[in-house]
Amino acid sequence: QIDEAEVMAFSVPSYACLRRTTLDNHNPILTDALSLLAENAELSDEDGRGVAFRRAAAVLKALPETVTAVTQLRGLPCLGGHSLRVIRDILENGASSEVEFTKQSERFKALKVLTGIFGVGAKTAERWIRDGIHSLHQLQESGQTLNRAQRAGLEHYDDLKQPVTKAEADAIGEIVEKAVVSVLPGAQITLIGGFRRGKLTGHDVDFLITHPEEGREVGLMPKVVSWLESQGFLLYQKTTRNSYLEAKDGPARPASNIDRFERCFSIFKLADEEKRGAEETENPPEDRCRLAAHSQATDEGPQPTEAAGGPRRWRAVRVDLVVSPISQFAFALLGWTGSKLFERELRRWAGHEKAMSLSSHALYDNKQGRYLRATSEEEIFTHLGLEYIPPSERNA
Ligand code: 8DG
Ligand code: MN
Ligand code: MN
Repeated sequence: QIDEAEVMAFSVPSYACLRRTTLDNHNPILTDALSLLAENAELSDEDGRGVAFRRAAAVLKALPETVTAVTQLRGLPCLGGHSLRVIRDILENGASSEVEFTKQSERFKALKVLTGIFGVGAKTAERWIRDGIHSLHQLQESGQTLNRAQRAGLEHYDDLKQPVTKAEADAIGEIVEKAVVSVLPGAQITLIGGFRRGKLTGHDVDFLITHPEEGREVGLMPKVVSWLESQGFLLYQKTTRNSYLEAKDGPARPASNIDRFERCFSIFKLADEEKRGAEETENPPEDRCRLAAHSQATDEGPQPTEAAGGPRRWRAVRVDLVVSPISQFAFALLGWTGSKLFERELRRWAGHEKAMSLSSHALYDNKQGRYLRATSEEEIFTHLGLEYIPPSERNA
């Protein structure tokens, strides 16, 4: 007799924004494999294939149990022939030959290392690889001209590779809060990105800044950045101005995910915990973590130089700051909380199923020919005819 659970097929809606995806993934081996193929496709300028693999991985992330047989996947959306082949390979042979081949390939390894440098995208990495550059060492020897972001990225490579913890995110939050309130009392900051979704680590920390009085936020970013700089908190920053004008380019470029808020890409200098913890001890414990981390460092990375005074007591952390007017706050909050796939699916749902255009600034109803206002994420979900999904269940 066949165990009923074994033939039971799962049922999952095809839009990720119709599903609840927590961080409790029951199929990490399968989703890691598909995510790796997605990443390889994205790094190879094959965005269509990348999205297909991301969607397939996201469907598996939403399953309530570990998949043990391909028959359980019957009827599930977003699983194309290619993804199913990869899944079958893993379930039946313990590994996917395509994934293993990709992981080992010199090209993929080089793309990973080079795009792992802050400020380096797939295009630049591709060009360097064509010039025979596959490692950080080769890059440094090559005499390639690097822009300011890339120089900072290379200089802080080891630090930026280390995942940011929630404790570090909170410490940065306190600094940003202090900066924001010093230059504009009453301004508010909100943790966005992966940490808002409940992730315990991230590749950066993302904050959204606003002020309850419309217009008071104008010009805020340069002031915040100056404050942070004067206090020695910034190792790098690049600020871009707000260029969004509703009347002018509102519905014109509706579904664009390139938004036009005042933004700042930065690298923070964050003091080590014992230093942040301040007065509690005069003789902070030895810098074990940092020494341990360095002993594992590869020989290709630039070694952080330690001043004559001993080991350094800080690390570099990537931080993204976004300023939004209060009238757009709910859209910005929804648009910057992620995950990236969840956002993409929300916009696809809006466009294809509701004839609406969703961005991080606004929601436009194409049939009514007008913007739909919202002061909370819940209202936006309602406009879109969707059940509200809280941030912790947007981990598609
Ligand atoms: P991680 O840092 O922990 O790795 O994950 P994350 O926090 O989810 O990723 P992220 O790369 O920091 O991105 C956070 C969110 O911000 C995500 O939903 C995508 C979104 N986002 C960008 N760039 C832009 C942009 O230019 N416009 C808009 N609207 N959203 C963006 O990363
Ligand atoms: Mn992030
Ligand atoms: Mn970010």
